[in-house]
Amino acid sequence: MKTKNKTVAYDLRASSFNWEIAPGKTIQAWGFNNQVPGPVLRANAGDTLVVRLINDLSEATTIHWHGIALPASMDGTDATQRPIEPGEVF
Ligand SMILES: [Cu+2]
Repeated sequence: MKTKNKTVAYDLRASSFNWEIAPGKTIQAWGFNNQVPGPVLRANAGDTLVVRLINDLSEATTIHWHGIALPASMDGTDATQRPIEPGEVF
Protein backbone atom coordinates (compact mmCIF):
# COMPACT_ATOMS: atom_id res chain seq x y z
CA MET A 1 0.00 0.00 0.00
CA LYS A 2 1.38 3.41 -0.97
CA THR A 3 1.39 5.99 1.78
CA LYS A 4 0.32 9.54 0.99
CA ASN A 5 3.08 12.12 0.62
CA LYS A 6 3.03 14.75 3.32
CA THR A 7 4.62 18.06 4.25
CA VAL A 8 7.27 17.90 6.95
CA ALA A 9 8.24 21.19 8.60
CA TYR A 10 11.23 22.13 10.73
CA ASP A 11 12.59 25.30 12.30
CA LEU A 12 16.35 25.80 12.27
CA ARG A 13 17.60 28.64 14.45
CA ALA A 14 21.13 29.72 13.52
CA SER A 15 22.87 31.20 16.54
CA SER A 16 26.03 31.46 18.58
CA PHE A 17 26.15 29.36 21.75
CA ASN A 18 28.49 27.75 24.24
CA TRP A 19 29.58 24.29 23.14
CA GLU A 20 31.37 21.94 25.51
CA ILE A 21 33.87 20.19 23.25
CA ALA A 22 35.53 18.28 26.10
CA PRO A 23 34.88 18.05 29.84
CA GLY A 24 35.56 21.51 31.25
CA LYS A 25 36.43 22.99 27.82
CA THR A 26 33.75 25.24 26.32
CA ILE A 27 34.02 27.31 23.18
CA GLN A 28 31.73 29.73 21.36
CA ALA A 29 30.17 27.90 18.40
CA TRP A 30 27.78 28.70 15.57
CA GLY A 31 25.18 26.12 14.73
CA PHE A 32 21.53 25.24 14.39
CA ASN A 33 19.24 24.78 17.39
CA ASN A 34 22.17 25.09 19.83
CA GLN A 35 23.86 21.92 18.66
CA VAL A 36 26.83 20.82 16.54
CA PRO A 37 26.14 19.16 14.21
CA GLY A 38 22.62 20.46 13.74
CA PRO A 39 19.54 18.29 14.15
CA VAL A 40 18.66 15.48 11.75
CA LEU A 41 15.75 16.39 9.48
CA ARG A 42 13.64 13.33 8.69
CA ALA A 43 11.15 12.94 5.85
CA ASN A 44 10.17 10.20 3.44
CA ALA A 45 10.87 10.17 -0.30
CA GLY A 46 8.14 12.19 -1.99
CA ASP A 47 7.40 14.37 1.03
CA THR A 48 7.71 18.14 0.81
CA LEU A 49 10.28 19.44 3.28
CA VAL A 50 9.71 22.98 4.60
CA VAL A 51 12.61 24.41 6.59
CA ARG A 52 12.25 27.82 8.22
CA LEU A 53 15.64 29.42 8.91
CA ILE A 54 15.68 31.92 11.75
CA ASN A 55 18.90 33.91 11.69
CA ASP A 56 19.94 34.85 15.21
CA LEU A 57 23.57 35.24 14.15
CA SER A 58 25.36 38.59 13.96
CA GLU A 59 26.01 38.06 10.22
CA ALA A 60 23.95 37.15 7.16
CA THR A 61 23.72 33.47 6.31
CA THR A 62 22.00 30.91 4.08
CA ILE A 63 21.59 27.15 4.03
CA HIS A 64 23.12 25.31 1.08
CA TRP A 65 21.78 21.82 0.43
CA HIS A 66 23.30 18.75 -1.17
CA GLY A 67 21.56 15.53 -2.13
CA ILE A 68 17.97 16.72 -2.43
CA ALA A 69 15.97 18.18 -5.31
CA LEU A 70 14.94 21.75 -4.59
CA PRO A 71 14.29 25.06 -6.35
CA ALA A 72 17.48 27.02 -7.09
CA SER A 73 15.99 29.98 -5.22
CA MET A 74 16.16 27.91 -2.01
CA ASP A 75 19.67 26.54 -2.49
CA GLY A 76 21.56 29.06 -0.41
CA THR A 77 24.26 30.21 -2.78
CA ASP A 78 25.04 33.86 -3.52
CA ALA A 79 24.23 33.19 -7.18
CA THR A 80 20.62 32.19 -6.51
CA GLN A 81 19.51 33.59 -3.17
CA ARG A 82 19.79 36.83 -1.21
CA PRO A 83 21.55 36.24 2.12
CA ILE A 84 19.26 36.09 5.16
CA GLU A 85 20.20 39.05 7.34
CA PRO A 86 20.51 38.94 11.15
CA GLY A 87 17.01 38.84 12.67
CA GLU A 88 15.39 37.70 9.43
CA VAL A 89 13.41 34.52 8.87
CA PHE A 90 13.37 32.70 5.53
CU1 LIG B 1 27.29 22.71 -3.01
